[in-house]
Parts: sequence; C-alpha cells; structure tokens
Amino acid sequence: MSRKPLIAGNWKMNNTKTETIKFLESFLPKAKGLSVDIVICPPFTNLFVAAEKLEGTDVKLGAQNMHWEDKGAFTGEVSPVMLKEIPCDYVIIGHSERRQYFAETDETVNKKIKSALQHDLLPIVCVGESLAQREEGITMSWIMSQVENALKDISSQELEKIVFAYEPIWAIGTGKTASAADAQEVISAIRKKIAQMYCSDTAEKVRILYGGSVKPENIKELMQEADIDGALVGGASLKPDSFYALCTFN
Ligand code: G2H
Repeated sequence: MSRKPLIAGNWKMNNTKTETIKFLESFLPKAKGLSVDIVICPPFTNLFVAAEKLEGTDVKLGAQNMHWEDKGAFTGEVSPVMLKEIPCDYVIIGHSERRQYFAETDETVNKKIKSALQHDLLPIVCVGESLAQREEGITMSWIMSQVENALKDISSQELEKIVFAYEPIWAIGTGKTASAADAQEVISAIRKKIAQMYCSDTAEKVRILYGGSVKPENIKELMQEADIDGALVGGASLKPDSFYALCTFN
C-alpha cells in the first residue's frame, strides 16, 4: 500500500495577516506539481485571506482547532460550520498544546473528530507522550489509549479520512527530534492498533505523520521509515524557504 506523503504546517499562534500573504506569495509559485500533499494551518484570523490565496492551487487549508458544536454560547470558540464555509479542508484536533494549556481531553478530542467528519473536514489527530511518561516506560500504553479513545464510535469509512500525528511532547519546539527508529516504533504500533480495532486493509490506508522539531535536515531520514507518512511541522513551517525544503525532501 503506498500512501501519499502529507506535509502539514502548524503555524500555532504565529504570522499575522500581512505575514500570511507574504508567505503565500513566496511559497505558492514554487509549490506547483509537488509529489506530496501540502496543508497550511494558520491562525483562525488568517484563514480567509489564506483561502483566497490558495484557491486554484493544490495546497490545502487547515484550522488548528474547532469546537464540536455547530453554534452557540461558547465565547471565543469557532465551529466546524464556520471552518467549512471559509473553506477549510483539514482541522488539527487534540494537539498537545491544546491538551496541556486548554484542558482538552480524550473525550473532547473524540467529540471534535466526530463533528469534523460530519462536516466533511479532515481531522489531523495528535497523540503523544510526555518525557515523564517515556521515562516511566508507559509510552506505548499511553499512546494506544489515546488512539482507542479518539476512535470511539468511528466507522472504518470515517477512519480512512482521519490523519494521525504522533508528536512526542518532549520533542515539540525543543529542537530534540525523536530518532527515526523511535518514531517508526510508535507509529507502526499505532498502525497495528488500528488494524486490531478495524482491519489491516483500513490500517494500511491511514496516514500517520510524525511531529516534533521536524526540519529540512531531519525529514529525509524520518520519511525513509516504512510507516511514517509525512510530518506535522511547527517552527520550520513558518518561513517559505524552509517549508518548501520540507515539501521537497525527496
Ligand atoms: C509539534 C510541531 C508542530 P515543532 O507541535 O505540530 O511543532 O515542529 O515546532 O516542534
């Protein structure tokens, strides 16, 4: 089974509207006909302007979060209906920064995934362990329970639309990358878990990315691993040249 690589830029709370326009005017002319799928996830305030610039290109747009309800009294939140109308294609769900600073849980992650799918948004679902969990030797059980809880009541047809991102928390924005072999070990275990929960055909179709200090210097080695299907990139996705280098790793 060959899965098309996906490189997603998670800008987090970086880049203003002006900087977004500047980025896309520099990046888009170069990003034609590449052999990978590309997604850019700017802050909410820049989604409209990014959507305008991305129209007619192969580069997809993603949001960094969403609420699971369509509308209502949820001050400061953004709904899947709003994202779809922009139009966004993808939405990152359960990033460790959301889990850590905004009290997201496996339960809210599952609600968001189901809601995103209902609104035809493709979820990029993040899982990952802390340094303390890794040192305690519970990485695998922790990640497998995050995967299991994320997929509660999700059908195999729905699962095929989900992208997973394994992002060890200790590697995020720290400059420390998991070794390609460590990332492969966890990502292949996620695929086996999905095969147990559904079937191996479905598991072979699901794209699983690695995230955590991915940069042009280390992406090639990561992408050589059998189960790593791409990268969710923070810091190195903020500048057009380095994001382009990531998208042309091969
Ligand atoms: C992990 C990653 C993007 P960075 O959060 O999701 O960020 O590449 O800066 O470690």
